[in-house]
Amino acid sequence: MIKIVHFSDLHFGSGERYGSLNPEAGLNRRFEDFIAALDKPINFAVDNKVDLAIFTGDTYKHATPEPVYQREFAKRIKKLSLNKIPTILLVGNHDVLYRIDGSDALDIYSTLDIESVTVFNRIELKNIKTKNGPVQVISLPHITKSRLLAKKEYRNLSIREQDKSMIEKVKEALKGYLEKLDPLLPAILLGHGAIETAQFGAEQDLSIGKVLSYPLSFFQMPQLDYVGFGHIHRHQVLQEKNPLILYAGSLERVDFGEEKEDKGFIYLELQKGKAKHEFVSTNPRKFITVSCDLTCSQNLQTDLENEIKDKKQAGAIIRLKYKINEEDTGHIDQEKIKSILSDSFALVIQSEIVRKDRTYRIAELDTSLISQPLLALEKYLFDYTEKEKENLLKKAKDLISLLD
Ligand SMILES: [Mn+2]
Repeated sequence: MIKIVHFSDLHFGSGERYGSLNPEAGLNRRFEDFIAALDKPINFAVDNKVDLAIFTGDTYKHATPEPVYQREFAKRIKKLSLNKIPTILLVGNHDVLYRIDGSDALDIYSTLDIESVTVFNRIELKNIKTKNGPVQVISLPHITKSRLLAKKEYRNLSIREQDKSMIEKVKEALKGYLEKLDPLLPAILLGHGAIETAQFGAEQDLSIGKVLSYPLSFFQMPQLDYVGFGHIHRHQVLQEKNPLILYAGSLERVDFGEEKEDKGFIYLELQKGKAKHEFVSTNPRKFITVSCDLTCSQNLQTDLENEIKDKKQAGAIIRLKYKINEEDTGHIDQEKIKSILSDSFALVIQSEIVRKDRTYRIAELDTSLISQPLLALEKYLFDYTEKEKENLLKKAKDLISLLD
Protein backbone atom coordinates (compact mmCIF):
# COMPACT_ATOMS: atom_id res chain seq x y z
CA MET A 1 0.00 0.00 0.00
CA ILE A 2 1.28 3.47 -0.94
CA LYS A 3 0.34 6.41 1.27
CA ILE A 4 -0.11 9.72 -0.57
CA VAL A 5 -0.88 13.31 0.38
CA HIS A 6 -2.39 15.38 -2.45
CA PHE A 7 -2.87 19.15 -2.11
CA SER A 8 -3.52 21.87 -4.65
CA ASP A 9 -4.18 25.52 -5.51
CA LEU A 10 -2.10 27.21 -2.84
CA HIS A 11 -2.22 30.68 -4.44
CA PHE A 12 0.23 32.41 -2.09
CA GLY A 13 -0.38 36.17 -2.32
CA SER A 14 -4.16 35.89 -2.75
CA GLY A 15 -6.82 37.13 -0.37
CA GLU A 16 -4.54 39.56 1.43
CA ARG A 17 -7.01 42.42 1.35
CA TYR A 18 -8.59 40.98 4.50
CA GLY A 19 -5.27 40.88 6.31
CA SER A 20 -3.28 43.57 8.08
CA LEU A 21 0.45 43.65 8.57
CA ASN A 22 1.91 41.63 11.41
CA PRO A 23 4.68 44.05 12.45
CA GLU A 24 6.74 41.38 14.21
CA ALA A 25 6.95 39.02 11.25
CA GLY A 26 6.63 41.71 8.59
CA LEU A 27 4.05 39.56 6.83
CA ASN A 28 0.42 40.09 5.94
CA ARG A 29 -1.68 38.17 8.49
CA ARG A 30 -3.68 36.49 5.75
CA PHE A 31 -0.46 35.30 4.17
CA GLU A 32 0.37 33.77 7.56
CA ASP A 33 -2.99 31.95 7.31
CA PHE A 34 -2.03 30.62 3.88
CA ILE A 35 1.35 29.46 5.22
CA ALA A 36 -0.38 27.71 8.15
CA ALA A 37 -2.75 26.06 5.66
CA LEU A 38 0.19 24.74 3.61
CA ASP A 39 1.81 23.42 6.79
CA LYS A 40 -1.16 21.11 7.34
CA PRO A 41 -0.54 18.74 4.38
CA ILE A 42 3.24 19.09 4.76
CA ASN A 43 3.22 18.17 8.47
CA PHE A 44 0.65 15.45 7.87
CA ALA A 45 2.96 13.95 5.22
CA VAL A 46 5.98 14.06 7.55
CA ASP A 47 4.16 12.87 10.70
CA ASN A 48 2.51 9.97 8.89
CA LYS A 49 5.65 9.11 6.92
CA VAL A 50 3.72 9.06 3.65
CA ASP A 51 5.33 7.61 0.53
CA LEU A 52 4.50 10.43 -1.87
CA ALA A 53 3.43 14.10 -1.77
CA ILE A 54 1.58 15.60 -4.74
CA PHE A 55 0.89 19.25 -5.53
CA THR A 56 -1.33 19.86 -8.57
CA GLY A 57 -0.49 23.46 -9.35
CA ASP A 58 -1.21 27.16 -8.88
CA THR A 59 1.50 27.92 -6.36
CA TYR A 60 1.21 31.69 -6.31
CA LYS A 61 -1.25 34.38 -7.31
CA HIS A 62 0.73 34.75 -10.52
CA ALA A 63 3.87 33.42 -12.15
CA THR A 64 6.20 36.22 -11.00
CA PRO A 65 5.85 35.92 -7.22
CA GLU A 66 7.58 38.15 -4.69
CA PRO A 67 10.60 36.51 -3.04
CA VAL A 68 8.78 36.11 0.28
CA TYR A 69 6.17 33.82 -1.33
CA GLN A 70 8.89 31.79 -3.04
CA ARG A 71 10.88 31.48 0.18
CA GLU A 72 7.95 30.20 2.26
CA PHE A 73 6.96 27.67 -0.41
CA ALA A 74 10.57 26.52 -0.85
CA LYS A 75 10.95 25.93 2.92
CA ARG A 76 8.08 23.44 2.84
CA ILE A 77 9.37 21.65 -0.25
CA LYS A 78 12.74 21.39 1.45
CA LYS A 79 11.09 19.88 4.51
CA LEU A 80 9.57 17.14 2.34
CA SER A 81 12.93 16.58 0.67
CA LEU A 82 14.80 16.37 4.02
CA ASN A 83 12.27 13.78 5.13
CA LYS A 84 12.93 11.83 1.93
CA ILE A 85 9.33 12.06 0.77
CA PRO A 86 9.20 11.96 -3.04
CA THR A 87 7.34 15.08 -4.16
CA ILE A 88 5.54 15.86 -7.39
CA LEU A 89 4.95 19.46 -8.52
CA LEU A 90 2.58 19.88 -11.44
CA VAL A 91 2.38 23.20 -13.29
CA GLY A 92 -0.94 25.10 -13.14
CA ASN A 93 -2.13 28.02 -15.26
CA HIS A 94 -1.13 30.54 -12.59
CA ASP A 95 2.41 29.16 -12.67
CA VAL A 96 2.89 29.85 -16.35
CA LEU A 97 4.30 33.00 -17.86
CA TYR A 98 2.73 33.59 -21.23
CA ARG A 99 5.95 34.04 -23.06
CA ILE A 100 7.57 32.17 -25.86
CA ASP A 101 10.27 30.74 -23.57
CA GLY A 102 7.61 28.67 -21.82
CA SER A 103 9.06 29.26 -18.35
CA ASP A 104 7.04 28.69 -15.21
CA ALA A 105 7.17 29.42 -11.49
CA LEU A 106 8.15 25.82 -10.67
CA ASP A 107 11.08 25.70 -13.13
CA ILE A 108 13.49 26.48 -10.35
CA TYR A 109 12.80 23.12 -8.69
CA SER A 110 13.72 21.14 -11.79
CA THR A 111 16.71 23.40 -12.46
CA LEU A 112 18.12 22.92 -8.94
CA ASP A 113 17.49 19.19 -9.30
CA ILE A 114 16.43 18.82 -5.68
CA GLU A 115 16.57 15.28 -4.43
CA SER A 116 13.20 13.53 -4.73
CA VAL A 117 11.35 16.47 -6.34
CA THR A 118 9.83 15.91 -9.79
CA VAL A 119 8.33 18.79 -11.77
CA PHE A 120 5.82 18.04 -14.52
CA ASN A 121 5.35 20.82 -17.06
CA ARG A 122 4.15 18.77 -20.01
CA ILE A 123 2.17 15.64 -20.77
CA GLU A 124 4.37 12.66 -20.00
CA LEU A 125 4.62 9.34 -18.21
CA LYS A 126 7.16 8.76 -15.45
CA ASN A 127 7.74 6.11 -12.87
CA ILE A 128 8.13 7.64 -9.43
CA LYS A 129 9.97 5.52 -6.89
CA THR A 130 8.59 5.36 -3.35
CA LYS A 131 9.67 3.27 -0.36
CA ASN A 132 6.65 1.05 -0.99
CA GLY A 133 7.24 0.54 -4.68
CA PRO A 134 6.90 2.55 -7.89
CA VAL A 135 3.89 4.59 -9.01
CA GLN A 136 3.28 5.28 -12.69
CA VAL A 137 2.35 8.92 -13.15
CA ILE A 138 0.76 10.40 -16.27
CA SER A 139 0.85 14.19 -16.07
CA LEU A 140 -1.55 16.68 -17.61
CA PRO A 141 -0.35 20.09 -16.46
CA HIS A 142 -1.83 23.33 -17.73
CA ILE A 143 -1.31 23.33 -21.50
CA THR A 144 -0.52 26.63 -23.20
CA LYS A 145 -1.51 27.48 -26.70
CA SER A 146 1.74 29.24 -27.45
CA ARG A 147 3.49 26.19 -28.86
CA LEU A 148 0.51 25.25 -30.94
CA LEU A 149 -0.01 28.78 -32.18
CA ALA A 150 3.57 28.99 -33.32
CA LYS A 151 2.67 26.44 -35.95
CA LYS A 152 1.39 28.07 -39.08
CA GLU A 153 -1.46 25.69 -39.75
CA TYR A 154 -3.25 26.63 -36.53
CA ARG A 155 -2.94 30.38 -36.85
CA ASN A 156 -6.04 30.85 -38.94
CA LEU A 157 -8.30 28.69 -36.81
CA SER A 158 -10.95 30.27 -34.60
CA ILE A 159 -10.44 30.04 -30.84
CA ARG A 160 -13.04 27.30 -30.64
CA GLU A 161 -11.29 25.32 -33.38
CA GLN A 162 -7.94 25.80 -31.66
CA ASP A 163 -9.38 24.52 -28.38
CA LYS A 164 -10.92 21.57 -30.16
CA SER A 165 -7.67 20.69 -31.85
CA MET A 166 -5.77 20.98 -28.54
CA ILE A 167 -8.27 18.74 -26.76
CA GLU A 168 -7.80 16.25 -29.59
CA LYS A 169 -4.03 16.37 -29.15
CA VAL A 170 -4.34 15.84 -25.40
CA LYS A 171 -6.60 12.86 -26.03
CA GLU A 172 -4.08 11.31 -28.42
CA ALA A 173 -1.19 11.89 -26.02
CA LEU A 174 -3.07 10.40 -23.06
CA LYS A 175 -4.10 7.42 -25.14
CA GLY A 176 -0.48 6.76 -26.05
CA TYR A 177 0.64 6.81 -22.42
CA LEU A 178 -2.31 4.74 -21.18
CA GLU A 179 -1.24 2.01 -23.59
CA LYS A 180 2.28 2.10 -22.20
CA LEU A 181 1.20 1.50 -18.58
CA ASP A 182 2.37 -1.63 -16.82
CA PRO A 183 -0.91 -3.33 -15.77
CA LEU A 184 0.73 -4.76 -12.64
CA LEU A 185 1.79 -1.44 -11.10
CA PRO A 186 -0.41 1.31 -9.62
CA ALA A 187 -1.07 4.14 -12.06
CA ILE A 188 -2.30 7.67 -11.44
CA LEU A 189 -3.09 10.67 -13.61
CA LEU A 190 -2.46 14.15 -12.26
CA GLY A 191 -4.01 17.15 -13.97
CA HIS A 192 -4.53 20.86 -13.76
CA GLY A 193 -7.56 22.17 -15.62
CA ALA A 194 -11.32 22.02 -15.92
CA ILE A 195 -13.33 18.82 -16.29
CA GLU A 196 -16.69 19.38 -17.94
CA THR A 197 -18.90 17.93 -15.21
CA ALA A 198 -17.13 19.73 -12.36
CA GLN A 199 -18.84 22.46 -10.36
CA PHE A 200 -16.97 25.70 -10.15
CA GLY A 201 -16.53 27.31 -6.76
CA ALA A 202 -16.27 31.00 -6.12
CA GLU A 203 -12.98 31.66 -7.83
CA GLN A 204 -14.11 34.64 -9.90
CA ASP A 205 -12.05 36.93 -7.70
CA LEU A 206 -8.89 35.06 -8.56
CA SER A 207 -9.74 35.33 -12.24
CA ILE A 208 -8.83 31.67 -12.52
CA GLY A 209 -8.48 32.28 -16.20
CA LYS A 210 -9.56 30.34 -19.21
CA VAL A 211 -8.24 26.83 -19.39
CA LEU A 212 -9.12 23.89 -21.54
CA SER A 213 -12.15 21.92 -20.44
CA TYR A 214 -11.87 18.14 -20.76
CA PRO A 215 -14.68 15.61 -21.02
CA LEU A 216 -14.85 13.36 -17.94
CA SER A 217 -14.65 10.35 -20.27
CA PHE A 218 -10.95 11.12 -20.94
CA PHE A 219 -10.20 9.96 -17.40
CA GLN A 220 -12.69 7.14 -16.91
CA MET A 221 -9.98 4.64 -17.76
CA PRO A 222 -9.84 1.40 -15.78
CA GLN A 223 -6.05 1.24 -16.25
CA LEU A 224 -5.84 4.16 -13.82
CA ASP A 225 -6.22 3.83 -10.06
CA TYR A 226 -6.48 7.52 -9.21
CA VAL A 227 -7.09 10.77 -11.10
CA GLY A 228 -6.21 13.82 -8.96
CA PHE A 229 -6.91 17.30 -10.30
CA GLY A 230 -6.17 20.90 -9.42
CA HIS A 231 -7.58 24.21 -10.68
CA ILE A 232 -11.15 24.28 -9.37
CA HIS A 233 -11.04 25.43 -5.75
CA ARG A 234 -14.10 23.58 -4.54
CA HIS A 235 -13.19 20.10 -3.36
CA GLN A 236 -15.31 17.49 -5.14
CA VAL A 237 -15.35 13.84 -6.11
CA LEU A 238 -16.38 13.33 -9.73
CA GLN A 239 -16.25 9.55 -9.70
CA GLU A 240 -15.92 7.22 -6.70
CA LYS A 241 -14.02 4.32 -8.28
CA ASN A 242 -12.44 2.69 -11.35
CA PRO A 243 -10.78 5.13 -11.08
CA LEU A 244 -11.42 7.57 -8.25
CA ILE A 245 -11.54 11.04 -9.88
CA LEU A 246 -11.47 14.18 -7.74
CA TYR A 247 -10.45 17.77 -7.21
CA ALA A 248 -8.45 18.24 -4.00
CA GLY A 249 -9.65 21.86 -3.76
CA SER A 250 -7.68 24.82 -2.46
CA LEU A 251 -6.13 25.07 1.03
CA GLU A 252 -7.54 28.41 2.26
CA ARG A 253 -10.56 30.60 1.55
CA VAL A 254 -9.91 33.66 -0.57
CA ASP A 255 -13.25 35.43 -0.40
CA PHE A 256 -16.82 35.44 0.92
CA GLY A 257 -17.95 33.36 -2.05
CA GLU A 258 -16.24 30.44 -0.29
CA GLU A 259 -17.90 31.11 3.08
CA LYS A 260 -19.61 27.71 3.09
CA GLU A 261 -16.88 25.65 1.36
CA ASP A 262 -14.54 23.66 3.55
CA LYS A 263 -10.88 23.64 2.51
CA GLY A 264 -8.31 20.92 2.84
CA PHE A 265 -6.25 18.20 1.20
CA ILE A 266 -6.51 14.52 0.27
CA TYR A 267 -4.99 11.58 2.09
CA LEU A 268 -4.91 8.57 -0.20
CA GLU A 269 -4.12 4.89 0.28
CA LEU A 270 -3.26 3.44 -3.10
CA GLN A 271 -2.92 -0.12 -4.30
CA LYS A 272 -3.18 -1.56 -7.79
CA GLY A 273 -6.93 -1.57 -8.48
CA LYS A 274 -7.84 0.26 -5.28
CA ALA A 275 -7.74 3.82 -4.00
CA LYS A 276 -9.15 4.82 -0.63
CA HIS A 277 -9.31 8.54 0.10
CA GLU A 278 -10.09 10.88 2.92
CA PHE A 279 -10.57 14.66 2.82
CA VAL A 280 -8.65 16.34 5.64
CA SER A 281 -9.82 19.86 6.51
CA THR A 282 -7.23 22.58 7.06
CA ASN A 283 -9.78 24.37 9.27
CA PRO A 284 -9.54 27.46 7.11
CA ARG A 285 -10.16 30.97 8.47
CA LYS A 286 -13.91 31.50 8.94
CA PHE A 287 -15.75 34.00 6.73
CA ILE A 288 -19.11 35.07 8.18
CA THR A 289 -21.73 37.32 6.59
CA VAL A 290 -24.17 38.95 9.03
CA SER A 291 -27.23 40.30 7.19
CA CYS A 292 -29.87 42.47 8.80
CA ASP A 293 -32.89 44.27 7.34
CA LEU A 294 -33.65 47.28 9.54
CA THR A 295 -36.21 48.95 7.26
CA CYS A 296 -39.15 47.84 9.47
CA SER A 297 -37.28 47.91 12.75
CA GLN A 298 -38.41 49.92 15.77
CA ASN A 299 -35.19 49.40 17.71
CA LEU A 300 -32.52 49.74 15.09
CA GLN A 301 -29.37 49.64 17.19
CA THR A 302 -30.63 46.83 19.45
CA ASP A 303 -31.87 44.70 16.55
CA LEU A 304 -28.58 45.11 14.73
CA GLU A 305 -26.52 44.33 17.82
CA ASN A 306 -28.59 41.22 18.57
CA GLU A 307 -28.12 39.90 15.05
CA ILE A 308 -24.38 40.50 15.28
CA LYS A 309 -24.03 38.85 18.70
CA ASP A 310 -25.98 35.88 17.41
CA LYS A 311 -23.72 35.26 14.39
CA LYS A 312 -20.30 36.58 15.33
CA GLN A 313 -17.28 34.42 16.14
CA ALA A 314 -13.94 35.63 17.44
CA GLY A 315 -11.19 35.42 14.85
CA ALA A 316 -13.52 35.35 11.85
CA ILE A 317 -13.52 37.65 8.86
CA ILE A 318 -16.89 39.38 9.23
CA ARG A 319 -18.97 41.08 6.58
CA LEU A 320 -21.83 43.08 8.11
CA LYS A 321 -24.58 43.98 5.66
CA TYR A 322 -27.55 45.98 6.80
CA LYS A 323 -30.43 47.60 5.00
CA ILE A 324 -31.72 50.83 6.46
CA ASN A 325 -34.14 53.65 5.57
CA GLU A 326 -32.40 56.87 4.65
CA GLU A 327 -33.97 58.83 7.51
CA ASP A 328 -32.74 56.26 10.07
CA THR A 329 -29.05 56.25 9.18
CA GLY A 330 -28.24 58.59 12.06
CA HIS A 331 -29.57 56.05 14.57
CA ILE A 332 -26.75 53.57 14.10
CA ASP A 333 -23.75 53.89 16.37
CA GLN A 334 -21.01 52.58 14.06
CA GLU A 335 -18.30 52.92 16.71
CA LYS A 336 -20.25 50.69 19.09
CA ILE A 337 -20.77 48.11 16.32
CA LYS A 338 -17.04 48.11 15.63
CA SER A 339 -16.26 47.66 19.31
CA ILE A 340 -18.63 44.65 19.55
CA LEU A 341 -16.82 43.15 16.58
CA SER A 342 -13.34 44.14 17.74
CA ASP A 343 -12.28 40.49 18.19
CA SER A 344 -12.83 39.80 14.48
CA PHE A 345 -9.87 39.04 12.25
CA ALA A 346 -11.19 41.61 9.78
CA LEU A 347 -14.40 43.60 9.40
CA VAL A 348 -16.22 44.93 6.34
CA ILE A 349 -19.39 47.00 6.82
CA GLN A 350 -21.77 47.47 3.91
CA SER A 351 -24.94 49.48 4.43
CA GLU A 352 -27.71 49.64 1.88
CA ILE A 353 -29.65 52.87 2.20
CA VAL A 354 -33.27 52.81 1.06
CA ARG A 355 -34.50 56.15 -0.29
CA LYS A 356 -38.24 56.70 -0.18
CA ASP A 357 -39.02 59.57 -2.51
CA ARG A 358 -37.23 58.25 -5.46
CA THR A 359 -37.19 60.85 -8.23
CA TYR A 360 -36.64 59.57 -11.71
CA ARG A 361 -33.49 60.69 -13.40
CA ILE A 362 -35.40 61.18 -16.60
CA ALA A 363 -38.58 63.07 -15.84
CA GLU A 364 -40.63 61.70 -18.72
CA LEU A 365 -39.71 58.12 -17.93
CA ASP A 366 -42.39 56.91 -15.54
CA THR A 367 -44.86 54.06 -15.10
CA SER A 368 -47.24 55.53 -17.69
CA LEU A 369 -44.90 54.09 -20.33
CA ILE A 370 -45.15 50.55 -19.03
CA SER A 371 -47.07 49.30 -22.07
CA GLN A 372 -44.73 51.07 -24.50
CA PRO A 373 -41.30 49.58 -23.83
CA LEU A 374 -39.74 50.92 -27.03
CA LEU A 375 -40.80 54.46 -26.30
CA ALA A 376 -39.52 54.04 -22.73
CA LEU A 377 -36.20 52.78 -24.05
CA GLU A 378 -35.97 55.67 -26.50
CA LYS A 379 -36.41 58.15 -23.65
CA TYR A 380 -33.93 56.25 -21.53
CA LEU A 381 -31.34 56.54 -24.31
CA PHE A 382 -31.64 60.32 -24.43
CA ASP A 383 -27.89 60.96 -24.17
CA TYR A 384 -26.90 58.51 -26.92
CA THR A 385 -26.16 59.59 -30.49
CA GLU A 386 -28.91 59.12 -33.07
CA LYS A 387 -26.94 56.31 -34.68
CA GLU A 388 -26.39 54.40 -31.41
CA LYS A 389 -30.01 54.94 -30.47
CA GLU A 390 -31.21 53.58 -33.79
CA ASN A 391 -28.94 50.56 -33.45
CA LEU A 392 -30.02 49.75 -29.90
CA LEU A 393 -33.70 50.23 -30.68
CA LYS A 394 -33.41 47.85 -33.59
CA LYS A 395 -31.83 45.23 -31.28
CA ALA A 396 -34.59 45.82 -28.73
CA LYS A 397 -37.23 45.31 -31.43
CA ASP A 398 -35.60 42.03 -32.39
CA LEU A 399 -35.63 40.90 -28.77
CA ILE A 400 -39.25 41.89 -28.29
CA SER A 401 -40.26 40.05 -31.46
CA LEU A 402 -38.70 36.90 -29.99
CA LEU A 403 -41.08 37.17 -27.03
CA ASP A 404 -44.21 37.27 -29.22
MN1 LIG B 1 -5.64 27.01 -12.01
